[in-house]
Amino acid sequence: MTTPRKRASALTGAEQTRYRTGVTQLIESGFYGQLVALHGDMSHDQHGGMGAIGTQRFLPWHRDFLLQLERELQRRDSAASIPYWDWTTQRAVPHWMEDFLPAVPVPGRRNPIQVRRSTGRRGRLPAGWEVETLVRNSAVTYTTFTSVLEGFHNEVHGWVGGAMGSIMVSPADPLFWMHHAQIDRLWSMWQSVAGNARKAPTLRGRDAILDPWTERASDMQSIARLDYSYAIRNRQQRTTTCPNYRERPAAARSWCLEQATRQPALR
Ligand SMILES: [Cu+2]
Repeated sequence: MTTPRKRASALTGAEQTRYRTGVTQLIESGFYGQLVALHGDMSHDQHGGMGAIGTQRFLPWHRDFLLQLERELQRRDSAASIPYWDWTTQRAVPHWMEDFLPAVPVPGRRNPIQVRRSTGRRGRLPAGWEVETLVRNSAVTYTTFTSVLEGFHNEVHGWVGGAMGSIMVSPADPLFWMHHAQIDRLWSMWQSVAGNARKAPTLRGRDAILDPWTERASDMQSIARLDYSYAIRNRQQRTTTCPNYRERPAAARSWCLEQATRQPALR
């Protein structure tokens, strides 16, 4: 099991540095810029704004996208993982990310993308109650769930502004991955609610293949099978944040509990 993805506000100084250093190294190697270019390639049909297929592909495609970055970070530092920015409780850019505004060379563009932000001028940070209402809901279909979640996601992109406000360049901002880890975590929480486990994107044939990779959308269904997890905030929340907690075998449940007790208290 790889290092759990941790809450941005709960990282130690060393963990903050680990993420920033890892990203900086991948910007320098060129790997990071390739991911930015790939996200800007609309032929991948990975956003709801592109239509019905894009709506279905949004969550699994971005789950795969995050794994591309995270596995490369882990190849260099096995303890690395992408932190998640829970903007329902942390209503500002995490302070340790404020001055992390790199210039990112991207293939096919003459100049590097200089990351900037203009927080709070557009969009909004959705409230905790709205997100909770959605994530605990077992009455909605996958299509409704993902449409609402992508809408929340768009608001946060707009709220951060700058690079994050433009689909062509948004992953240049290292905050992109932390925002998308939050979106991915909310999906995994919704999946763990009784009755939701089998709800999945409705995609057929080539639409189900998450190009430019070879995985299928169904390969992205379970984070446990993908061998990663989200650190649990506290004991009370273990049943909702440890994926499929109730359905897990006893050994896995005790692992969940162990993670829950190991997490530091949050501010
Ligand atoms: Cu996004």
